[in-house]
Amino acid sequence: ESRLIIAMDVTDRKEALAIAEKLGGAVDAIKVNYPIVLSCGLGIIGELKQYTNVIADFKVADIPNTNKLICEETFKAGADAIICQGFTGKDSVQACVDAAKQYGKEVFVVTEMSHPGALDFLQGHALELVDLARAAGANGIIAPATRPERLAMIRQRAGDMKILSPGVGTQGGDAASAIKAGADFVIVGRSIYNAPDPYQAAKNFIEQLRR
Ligand code: BMP
Repeated sequence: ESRLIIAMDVTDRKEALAIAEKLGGAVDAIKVNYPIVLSCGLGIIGELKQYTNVIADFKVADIPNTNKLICEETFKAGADAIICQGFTGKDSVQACVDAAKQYGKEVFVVTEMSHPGALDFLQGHALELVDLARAAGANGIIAPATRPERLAMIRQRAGDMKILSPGVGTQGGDAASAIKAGADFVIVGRSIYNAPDPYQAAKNFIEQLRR
């Protein structure tokens, strides 16, 4: 277990598959987001799955029925897990969890995002969203590596739920600090796929995470 998840936000299919082939064996999962799916199509999930687990970061944020339909299509495409927003409320998150259980997949709920604007409207709600995620039976949550002190607070509230933490590298967060604050996995995108040698960059992160 590397504790590293790569955010595959490249929009070129060949580049993505080349990186996945090199790094798939070293990382715990590849996270796909809209950029790669909108450019390459949903089939990219199945292609990346040959190399490692795939997490669909679709930040699902709709009414329960639409959430359910989105989750079903995503799981049918082969994703091992999906990320949904928590702010839409208990029933919407519950719809994702129920769909995941039917397919034997996992759900992660965003509690607080890593960018500065994340605190504009939702400051103080992260802990309520942690409780909501747990009550819905989610497998884990997303919490920011850019604010280790808030990550630590979220960890305390999260009990044994898994925490995936983005914001490491380009956004300013530090991998080791995120783990120390309670993250189980860190998510790294640009600092790996934009590095001159993505494989070496990933190995450096894995080394940091090991220490
Ligand atoms: P990068 O390491 O290049 O900053 O990429 C981070 C990835 O994690 C992106 O796919 C981004 O959409 C996602 N992400 C994030 O950065 N912060 C969050 O709070 C939630 C995210 O999903």
